[in-house]
Amino acid sequence: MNANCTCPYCFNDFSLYNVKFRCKNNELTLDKKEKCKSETDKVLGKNLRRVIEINNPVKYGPIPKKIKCDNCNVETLTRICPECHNELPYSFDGSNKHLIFGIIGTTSAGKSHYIASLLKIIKNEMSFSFNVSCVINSVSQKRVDKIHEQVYGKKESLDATAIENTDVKLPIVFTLRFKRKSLLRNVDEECTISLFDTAGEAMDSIDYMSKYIYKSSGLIFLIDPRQIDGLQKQQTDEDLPVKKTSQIIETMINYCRENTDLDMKEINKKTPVAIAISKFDKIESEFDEASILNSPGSHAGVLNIDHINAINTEIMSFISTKEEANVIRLIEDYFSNYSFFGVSALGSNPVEDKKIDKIRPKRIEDPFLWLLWKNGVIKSNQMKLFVNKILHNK
Ligand SMILES: Nc1nc2c(ncn2[C@@H]2O[C@H](COP(=O)(O)OP(=O)(O)OP(=O)(O)O)[C@@H](O)[C@H]2O)c(=O)[nH]1
Ligand SMILES: [Mg+2]
Ligand SMILES: [Zn+2]
Ligand SMILES: [Zn+2]
Repeated sequence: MNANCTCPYCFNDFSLYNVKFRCKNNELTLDKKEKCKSETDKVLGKNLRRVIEINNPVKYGPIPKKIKCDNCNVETLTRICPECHNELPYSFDGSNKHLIFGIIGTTSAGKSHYIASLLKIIKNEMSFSFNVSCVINSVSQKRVDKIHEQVYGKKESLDATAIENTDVKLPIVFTLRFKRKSLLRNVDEECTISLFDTAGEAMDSIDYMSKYIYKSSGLIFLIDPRQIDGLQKQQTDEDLPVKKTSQIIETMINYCRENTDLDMKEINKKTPVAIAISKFDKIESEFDEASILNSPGSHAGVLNIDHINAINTEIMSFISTKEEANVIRLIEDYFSNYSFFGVSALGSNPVEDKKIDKIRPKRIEDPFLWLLWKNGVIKSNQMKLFVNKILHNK
């Protein structure tokens, strides 16, 4: 059992033997007073239930999963990170995979809507096609509910993410539980995912991004169609974004060069980068009707790698024809582990008062599934074809 892990919220490394707990006893005494009162959590600066520390933690044997509250004597199973005091996912134990995926892009690139749509698709469509359940961790649940209520309930688009909003400094954490059937038995495999939505304005404050670029298992880099040179001329309705795609990539590369021992090429060996044009509905007319990009997602239990490769080729040649050869050159120079995508979270432009007429997401899951595949969580159809060939000589 590996006790060393990285907190899915603050990304600090810690040993599960040093985990802390939070009392969850909310019973009342006969005179209606709480048996174990809330108190100020000094780390989170909020009035919360009592933090319980293990007396003389050991470094061997079973990893502690529960403790009796030193105040009310009631047992709790709620473990918290010893550094940031956020609740750890129930099954988080160092043996399941933990992947940190960062979503990067300038202000208004579409990051928050992408995440809203991705979580919806994971919960609804992927649960069937991949036989997976998705449990959003308690700390993130309220935030996800709020986002989904606004987009899918009220059908209103989200506001820009404010960097000073403490909520957004935390990633959204969820656990995927894959039910795998093997010849001998059924096994459940779990994977904890931290999805990091940056505030676009944070692209200017590189310190904020540093922690997770370095620790990420994958990055989804969203490019607003307006950031592609050749397309800017066609867009007259909105202000142009301040930074161009190539500038953002250069900032990221420079950051890594200055602040870590590794250069981006080294980091990229372990950190695949999905480069996705967002708001694809705005440019879909530029692509052939028969293009895979104009068809719905097509990953039935495995990543359809043929489609991913075809999309990569189409988007790359599209960007090259739009006077953004510089972006391709930069990416080819600094990344080896990348693929291009085209995604649409909403499927159409919001109308007046931020109202969204009809939400039709497109190919949202492609970059996410590709990153899962790169991290060994799911298989590709090539592997399936290979196994079929061996087993059935097909
Ligand atoms: N047409 C279209 N518009 C979109 C889509 N996704 C987002 N938008 C619009 O793009 C704008 C910015 O989207 P956000 O998701 O808030 O962008 P962001 O990258 O989170 O921006 P910051 O939080 O400022 O960093 C909003 O007005 C959305 O309505 C899409 O798929 N299609
Ligand atoms: Mg945002
Ligand atoms: Zn208690
Ligand atoms: Zn933490």
